Amino acid sequence: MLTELYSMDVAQSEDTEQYFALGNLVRSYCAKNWSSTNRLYMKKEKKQAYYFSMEFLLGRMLKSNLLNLGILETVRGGLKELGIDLEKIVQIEADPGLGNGGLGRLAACFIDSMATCEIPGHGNGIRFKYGLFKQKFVNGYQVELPENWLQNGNVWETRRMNMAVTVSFYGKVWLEETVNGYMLPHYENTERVLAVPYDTPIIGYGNNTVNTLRLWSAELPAQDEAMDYWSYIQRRNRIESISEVLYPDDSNYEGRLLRLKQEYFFVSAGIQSIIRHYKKMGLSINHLAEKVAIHINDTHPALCIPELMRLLLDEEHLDWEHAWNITINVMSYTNHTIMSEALEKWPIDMISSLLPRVYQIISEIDRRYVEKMAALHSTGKIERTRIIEGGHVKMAHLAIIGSHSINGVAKLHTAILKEKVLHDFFLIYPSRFNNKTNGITQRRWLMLANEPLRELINEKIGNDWEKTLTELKMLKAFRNDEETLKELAEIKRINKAHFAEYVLDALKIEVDPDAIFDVQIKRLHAYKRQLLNLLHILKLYLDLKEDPKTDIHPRVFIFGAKAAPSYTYAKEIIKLINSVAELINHDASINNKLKIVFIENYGVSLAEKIIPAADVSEQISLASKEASGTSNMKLMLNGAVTLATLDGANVEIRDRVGSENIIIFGLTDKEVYQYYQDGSYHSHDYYENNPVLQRVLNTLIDGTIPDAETEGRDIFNSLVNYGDEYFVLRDFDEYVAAQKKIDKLYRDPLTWQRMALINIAGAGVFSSDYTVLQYANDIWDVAYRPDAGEL
Ligand code: 26V
Repeated sequence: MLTELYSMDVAQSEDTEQYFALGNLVRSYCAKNWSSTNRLYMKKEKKQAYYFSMEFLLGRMLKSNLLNLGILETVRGGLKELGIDLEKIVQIEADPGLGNGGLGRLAACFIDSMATCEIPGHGNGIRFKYGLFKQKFVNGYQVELPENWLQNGNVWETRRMNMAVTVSFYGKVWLEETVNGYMLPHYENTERVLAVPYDTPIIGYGNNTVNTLRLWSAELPAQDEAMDYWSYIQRRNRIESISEVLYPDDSNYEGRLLRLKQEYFFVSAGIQSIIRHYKKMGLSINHLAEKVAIHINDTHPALCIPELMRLLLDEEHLDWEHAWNITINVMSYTNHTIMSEALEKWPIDMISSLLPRVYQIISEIDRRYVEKMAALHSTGKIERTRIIEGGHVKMAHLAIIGSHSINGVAKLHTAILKEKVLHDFFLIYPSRFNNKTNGITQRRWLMLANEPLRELINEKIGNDWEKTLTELKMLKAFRNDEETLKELAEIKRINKAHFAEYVLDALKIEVDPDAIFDVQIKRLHAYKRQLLNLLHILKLYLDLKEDPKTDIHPRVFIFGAKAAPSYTYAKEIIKLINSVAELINHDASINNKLKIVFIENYGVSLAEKIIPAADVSEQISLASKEASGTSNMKLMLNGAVTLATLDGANVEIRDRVGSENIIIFGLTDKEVYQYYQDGSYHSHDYYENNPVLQRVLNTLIDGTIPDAETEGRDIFNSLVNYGDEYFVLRDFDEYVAAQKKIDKLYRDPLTWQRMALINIAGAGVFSSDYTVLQYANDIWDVAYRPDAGEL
């Protein structure tokens, strides 16, 4: 392959050529299974599920593909004989950061699991030229740089020009009656965009299934090349900007036109290509819902609903009732957040000028909804739930009204949707609501990321767990086996030493692998309460300053977090953490008992390094705010002990491991809602009445922390004077007590390792294999591997 690609032999080649040669080899190795999977699906006319997601946060693919093809060890050994270190060449691959965080990574775990469980399920999204920005710290401030992940090419994708489709924007539309009596639209002055698919094989683990991730790229249609040169360049740039860059703000929705273009672009391209493929099988459009399921990952692809309606009405000439029936049966929707500021709503003007025909259809869906509900529900409820209201199109309402299934992503989250956030809808459509607790793939997050642990588990219980993760429960038999517990400790120590090397190399910070590695890795958001973590660190610092002999086990606090570029407060928190790190890491009197490591540019590849080295998993969001969380599952699977509020999937983790093996603290969701109701939370009182907390908070404004006066003052004010929206001060004491408990438990190695073991043993249910099987069964009604485990 090296000779074919680069006309050189191994001895002459460098890492980059070796990487691309191996990548090409792997791709051709799976090519046969890719086409035979497609052929099989076609021949058997199997129902297909399409997971529509704005984001797929894949991470590097080489090792994952080798593992799933069952050739990881063979290839590693073969390369070694040639004097090549596989670990070195996998680093060459760009990490495609085509997602913001949990939602995008979930989509990546799901497509891996669908292929593994032999579910005919594919991803549909956008081939962003630039992924989520690269984060750098300059003087402790976050600076964003472009992430040009395609710069050196992408071995995994295949451009399929023959499957390109056209997506139209703008223009005027009017309906005219045809001779057959159909009302069909006429368009004038539309802007046409060519959507070109790039397909990536998604390889199942230990089977012959290869599904497809189809990502669309926006290009200028060929006929437009004939115009005046400068108009051509301008138009090309305008069109190509559609698939240029992923929006990096996952917390605060802004009604940007380009974002709306992106949403319609991949939705329309995806649905057109599904229908085209469906029709190739020679089936009648009337049976579409028997052969196609479309999943809407958050509201970003909610235009799937009017777009499918448009194609069924305008192209297939179905009547409204019939088309609507099919659409509802095809569509299903997952909600990923209750944070109201992230809810998408588009101004009517924007949507009606960009997508005139789609807007007509949305209006008609809304009109019929109001009309139908008038006899059944109060006007108040109808007004609160209708799609078009207050000059906006509410995307969540569209998604709910147009889908047969609406799910939350953890039991608690689903309960809150039913009882609070979407209560009106729950009363209207009770049977549509269901829960699907998130999951993670054990292949990337254990078998690949933590090879020593994989080996130990295999030694103890065999390898059935690799296919059926709940088999990890067998590890419980070793809970009192000192030898196993010690081996577990040794593995953690090795992983920590490994990570410590990285930290020294990348950040020039020396950390002691015998310290507690305390990890909080997730997007920076006020509700996730990185600040609570920081206030506790400051408390420890003050304790040590007052009495250097304060008896605590040395700790390394590890943060990884990107802030949305426009989220000023989150950026201030980053700066503050970095300033506190400067202060503590360089204070000799602390005697290395505390270290803060804020990893730059946290993403999938860094997560793979950090997670196996974690002792403590920080899951400390304000109860009710974190829909599920998935780093909590990854950390648990790697033997970290969770320190958590009863939020999202933490509740289910607690149920699995028992209260003795997780440290829970803080307000419950019920208490939070009670506070909202009676308005009785006054953060200032906590500042006034709690001297320890007061002393800690004062460090933000008294000059203790170097070079962060503005940030310290703003953050102090937000907590003490402006209401402390996420109850940080309320939960401070309980958090400190919980951290004390961690310190004490850690110093009893056997107890600690037993907790770690029980966490690993209990993590089985959180395999995304089970999650997608439940989607397949309960929502999509698609087939799966007959022996695939059920919970
Ligand atoms: C929202 C927006 C708003 C408009 C601009 C761009 C953008 C991009 C992403 C989002 C999604 C926010 C929702 C989200 O990521 N939720 C997370 O989903 C995880 C998977 O279900 C879950 O584990 C996390 O708890 C939840 O915060």
